[in-house]
Amino acid sequence: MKKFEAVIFDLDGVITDTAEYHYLAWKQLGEALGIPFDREFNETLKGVSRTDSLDRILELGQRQNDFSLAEKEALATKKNDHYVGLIQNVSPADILPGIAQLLIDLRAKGYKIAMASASKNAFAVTDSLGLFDYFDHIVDAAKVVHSKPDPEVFLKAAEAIGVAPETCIGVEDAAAGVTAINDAGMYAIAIGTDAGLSHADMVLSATDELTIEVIENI
Ligand code: B16
Ligand code: MG
Repeated sequence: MKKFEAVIFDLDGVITDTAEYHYLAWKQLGEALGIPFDREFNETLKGVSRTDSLDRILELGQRQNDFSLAEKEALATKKNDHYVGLIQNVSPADILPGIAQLLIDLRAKGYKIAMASASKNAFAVTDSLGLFDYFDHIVDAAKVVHSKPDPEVFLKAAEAIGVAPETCIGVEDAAAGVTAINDAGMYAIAIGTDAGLSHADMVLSATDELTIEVIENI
């Protein structure tokens, strides 16, 4: 009998590198607000919802009290418009190394596959990548109340595909996402070299290291 029944993937930074486009769009907004930041600070935005990301940037610049709710919504929309423009050319060529083969292998071995993304653009990006049919279910930001690091998005994905959390592997590139997987009671695989990922059960430096053999040998 298989130890795990399902693999639940994060989208940005795991399936495709839209994390870079989020960074570019937030960076431009931050600079326009007089709040420049680097890649190290950007790590704290990964996996975090749009509104929470904006709050973190405003706090960094100590401008958290300078904007009304409506103004903050306008700023978040401005960032999203820029981001949506950047992802217009996303295609199957943007699937991160090894991920397409892994999805094929997981299917062939009978694993269920789901997605747990903090992005409201998750459906559009998955469609542009040509990967829609591989997922038994996608939970995006529109369907959750509490964003990562809360486990809700991963728990909803497990529920939707009819498996117990402890039979799931979660795959993430963000510290907040690894915390969400841990608190969901799932096995956490982190992808990346950031020191903030060490609370995962397994850390791999890049997606091409995540193979069906790795999963079957846990
Ligand atoms: P949107 P994931 C997350 O997606 C990103 O990592 C995070 O940087 C972004 O702010 C968040 O989605 C919200 O995205 O603005 O498109 O709704 O990594 O959970 O797939
Ligand atoms: Mg991510």
